[in-house]
Amino acid sequence: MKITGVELRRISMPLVAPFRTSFGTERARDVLLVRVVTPDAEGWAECVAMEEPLYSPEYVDGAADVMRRFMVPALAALHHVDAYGVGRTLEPFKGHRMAKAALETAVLDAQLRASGEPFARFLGASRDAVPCGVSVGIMDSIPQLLDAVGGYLAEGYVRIKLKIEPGWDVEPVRAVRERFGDIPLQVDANAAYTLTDAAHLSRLDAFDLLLIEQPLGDDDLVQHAELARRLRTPLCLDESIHSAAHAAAAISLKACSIVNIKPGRVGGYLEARRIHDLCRAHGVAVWCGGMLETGIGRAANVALAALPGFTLPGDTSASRRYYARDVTAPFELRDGHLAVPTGPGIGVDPDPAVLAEVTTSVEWLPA
Ligand code: OSB
Ligand code: MG
Repeated sequence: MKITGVELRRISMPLVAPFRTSFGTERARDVLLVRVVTPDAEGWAECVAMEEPLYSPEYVDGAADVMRRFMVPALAALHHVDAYGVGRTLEPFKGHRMAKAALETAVLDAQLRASGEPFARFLGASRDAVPCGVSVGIMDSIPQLLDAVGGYLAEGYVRIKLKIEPGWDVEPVRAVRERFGDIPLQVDANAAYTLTDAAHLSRLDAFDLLLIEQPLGDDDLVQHAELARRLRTPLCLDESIHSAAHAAAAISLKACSIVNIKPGRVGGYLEARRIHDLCRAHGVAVWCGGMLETGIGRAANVALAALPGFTLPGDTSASRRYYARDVTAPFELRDGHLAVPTGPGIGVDPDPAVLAEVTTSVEWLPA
């Protein structure tokens, strides 16, 4: 495959409700969609970089800039490109894994659409539907939180994740346990604590949580290992795992016993699969995280979540949990599950009319 050109399209997607985490409140997503055009097929991908560098160092304008300035020209110069070649070609550029992931995914989608193979089959999926959890933001009050959790349980979500931060941790967890009993429940701190909070965090041990996700900083693998020794609750890493090498280091250090895999965070679905394979070989459970994706990103995540090592429900919620109108046909929860797309490539297409309405800018980068 030779690349004809790459389209960078920005869309504005209002969330159905604000989503508050320890690092900020998201009201609408400013999403960068990538469309790679080749003579054989086109491929789509969603870049998960957020508007501001608060979750990770990447941000959406920076991702568009590094693609436009360095990455797309490097790929466009190749006479032949496939998904594996994208990683090799972009390897000299340090970091920017979300940007790399989007380009690799769009090339992989084009390649699989050309050969007629679904993403899930290419990755090695073993299921045709995946159980879904939901990530519940920090709220203004406990009653508001209980209403939100009750609504999601009524919709059929099989696991609840509560966002926590200092001042919003033990009490909301206790309230949810008291109201809803023995539901599968976990928490995510997005790096809001330090090791000096270990005694406080150990109060969460009383609630039989599935896991505590990323309590400490991105760089704090050694401190996470120390914290893991002090907690009964299993420790899961998100922000700290940028690659299979980081996952290997975390496992060796016993810094976590569970990994949240987000393909954007680790540079793409090929690296995500390597992390899955590594964790599975070490008996470390993985689950598929989310970045509030539209249907474009969700389709590929659901395919990944169908791999055999994804033994915990993911943050792969239905379209309506995020958006009143998705850019693809909506993903809908059936009996707590989302169906894995079966069409070629990511198996979904953006609706041109919806896309036109939400688009804020389009840039064509010819090869
Ligand atoms: O830490 O998992 C996270 C959303 C944006 C950035 C980071 C995170 C999240 C979520 C939401 O928890 C997951 C989702 O439903 O997409
Ligand atoms: Mg997280």
